[in-house]
Amino acid sequence: MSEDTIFGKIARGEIPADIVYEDEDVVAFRDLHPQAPTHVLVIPRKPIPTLNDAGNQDAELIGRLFLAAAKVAEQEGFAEDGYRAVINCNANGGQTVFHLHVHLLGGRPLQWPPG
Ligand code: DGP
Repeated sequence: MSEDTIFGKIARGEIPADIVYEDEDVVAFRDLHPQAPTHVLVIPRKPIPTLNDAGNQDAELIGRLFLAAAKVAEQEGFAEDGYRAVINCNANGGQTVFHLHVHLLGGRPLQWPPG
């Protein structure tokens, strides 16, 4: 159950996180193990384990995750320079926490493909 992940607990305010943005649908907080000068995770308050578990009813919510990522990029001052906003899915995607999240990475040039 993704309610029981660490991100579910962060979304519910049960454990602390360095929150940089929140609204009624999403919470954005700094990654504990940053892979770039700024690395923020944007999660829905609704517990959805992976992108595979999202349905048509979640289409707007997924859009909101990415719009929140763009807002944080603006807030952090690297929107114009550019950034990456990605979702990892399951084992081959490198997903380790099963509560849907967008990684927002910025603050330096990022390699592509990521490997
Ligand atoms: P992924 O591998 O896509 O599931 O990304 C999970 C990310 O979550 C990873 O970059 C490290 C981060 N992370 C794991 N546990 C915590 C935590 O307790 N707090 C925060 N802020 N980040 C965490």
